[in-house]
Amino acid sequence: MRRSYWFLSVALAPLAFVACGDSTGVFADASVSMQDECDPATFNAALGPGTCVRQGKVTFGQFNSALAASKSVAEWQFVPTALAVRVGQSIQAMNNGGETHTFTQVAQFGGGMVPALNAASGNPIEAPECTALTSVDLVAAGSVFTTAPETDVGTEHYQCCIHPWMRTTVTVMSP
Ligand SMILES: [Cu+2]
Repeated sequence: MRRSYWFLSVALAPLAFVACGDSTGVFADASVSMQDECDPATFNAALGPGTCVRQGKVTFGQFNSALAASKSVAEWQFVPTALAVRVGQSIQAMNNGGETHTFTQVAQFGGGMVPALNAASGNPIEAPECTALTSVDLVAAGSVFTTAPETDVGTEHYQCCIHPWMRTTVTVMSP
């Protein structure tokens, strides 16, 4: 009776549901891995100390070359890029990379908050949701960002507001 129990819990105790979001069992959240392969020596030299805090294999020069060639850098990605969840379920976005990312819901995919990366990735118009971000929306390396529980059936879009090609499309189903 997992399904009906889940539904009742969502209907009757939404706050408890949120509190149980990271426990195991019927309330398990969906998860997305935010990934990059920044090389700390070259990224920190170019962008400042602390920009990259894990040992990745892509130098700053290689990052820019890949971005210029293909408008994205493959190692900077959300995994998976498509995901199905149910109403009431949250998504936990874990930053497994070395740079800061965001997991931001947008009405339509667009650019982020870094004009140079927007231009290089072919996303010249910043998504308005990225404009509205504050520091609490930044997800540092090693941190987890948990979305609000999904409320409506349909298709939703999440992107990184720093590297705007990092995207996941979420299909929200009825509970
Ligand atoms: Cu990012």
